[in-house]
Amino acid sequence: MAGNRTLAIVKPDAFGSGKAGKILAHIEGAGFRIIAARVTHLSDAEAGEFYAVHKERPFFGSLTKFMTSGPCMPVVLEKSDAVASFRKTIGATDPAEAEANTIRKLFAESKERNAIHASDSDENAYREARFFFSETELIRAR
Ligand code: 3AN
Repeated sequence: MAGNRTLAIVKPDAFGSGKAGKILAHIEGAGFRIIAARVTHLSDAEAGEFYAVHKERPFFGSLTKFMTSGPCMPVVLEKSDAVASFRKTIGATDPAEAEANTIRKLFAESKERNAIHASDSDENAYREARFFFSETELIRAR
């Protein structure tokens, strides 16, 4: 059964250019409930750990540099079938290919500076939520 939570990050490009409020409004308008949120500034080590799955990709260095370039905003979102539903809400990785009215189409600058991260599976949603929030915070988040 599909889970009802996913982890999103308003990335440094969007947070730094004052788009966090509009993006969160869009997320709520799409029927998601924000159940945990924080503003943080990732270290090199944290960004490397978060994106460890992309370690061998040619864009890894550039991606971690971007993700550590300024504050970002991780949020845990709740809705039925949250992971798949939120992937639809954000659109394709490259905003040029994203459907109309998706977060990336509306707010992203480029394939790398693409405004928002979203978990791609229930397993990663839990792992990524625990990366930013304690087990207690996630249990109490209702
Ligand atoms: P998504 O965020 O849509 O799940 P992934 O998981 O393939 O995409 O990539 C993770 C992040 O790496 C993307 N959000 C984007 O910032 C960056 N990225 C992916 N592909 C490229 C690329 N070809 N060039 C530069 N950055 C990329």
